[in-house]
Amino acid sequence: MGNILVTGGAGQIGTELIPYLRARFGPERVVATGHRKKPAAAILAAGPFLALDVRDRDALAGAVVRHDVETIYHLAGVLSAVGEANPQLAWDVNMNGLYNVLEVARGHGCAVFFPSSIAAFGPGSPLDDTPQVTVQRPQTIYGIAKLSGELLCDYYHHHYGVDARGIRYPGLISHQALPGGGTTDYAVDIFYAALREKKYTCFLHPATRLDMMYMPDAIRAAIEIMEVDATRLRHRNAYNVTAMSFTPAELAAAIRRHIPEFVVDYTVDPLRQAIADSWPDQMDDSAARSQWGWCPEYDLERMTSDMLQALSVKLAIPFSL
Ligand code: AKB
Repeated sequence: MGNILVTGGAGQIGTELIPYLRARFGPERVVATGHRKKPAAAILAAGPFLALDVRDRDALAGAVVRHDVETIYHLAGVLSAVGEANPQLAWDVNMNGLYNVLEVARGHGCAVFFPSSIAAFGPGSPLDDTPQVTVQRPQTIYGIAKLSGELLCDYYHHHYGVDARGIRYPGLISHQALPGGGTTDYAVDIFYAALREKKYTCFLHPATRLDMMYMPDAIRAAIEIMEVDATRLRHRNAYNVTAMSFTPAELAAAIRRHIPEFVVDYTVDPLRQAIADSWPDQMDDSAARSQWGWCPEYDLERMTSDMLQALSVKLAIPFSL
């Protein structure tokens, strides 16, 4: 049996996916990689780590051969807000990185997991119950790279037989690593502020509804789609998956049920507001549910209490549910 390589090992998803994969398949079988930032100390201590820039195809190919890799979880990428500040960098990392991963996968027979996003939709897409197959005209460089990535993964599947599978993630909420430059980051920042300062200034309008998911569900979705029998997949890149949908005002209210004195005010950032306004309120994930059994476990209430509990331990701030 071959091994697994994860790019973006220091990122929000990688920080939780790598320990999960190592617990399941054995620490030596999961190679963590990272470029600008090193992964968490626990990840470095528990199994193999390589410093790797996904734009360096030779280095990636060398790692795949040396570590006998059969599956690549390709998580490295620049998020939406940082991407708008530096579109050239976002295109280079997000597109050329994926192209290199697919080329290496083609040459060495690897399967590929590709995390697309709600950002692959845009103006013209129905934002409520966004269908699996619909108009996709994203206007951020991040969204354009995600949509192009979906198409490129399908191209490599159809033309070269690369087993590339993907999901469209909503905004992801987690307590282990910070997201680092997205439009949905407020939904993580707000928890730190609620516990530390009991107040938060949100950069999105209180009524901005967005599709969201808690990290344990996101990790499970990635593993489940990679393990399902390929004959069940009619779409491949990429499946809508969803878990909950809320506005900043609704999230603040959910936190206030545990921390009554918590207050939120709003200073809207026009760039991130425009991006959020072009993204789905909630996707229709019926294709994922019927074809490979997707089913989320965390709704707004359950996620909120779990986040507050886990973060209070991490930050050493007394809190009880
Ligand atoms: C971002 O906000 O850029 C990401 C995403 C929704 O893909 N979290």
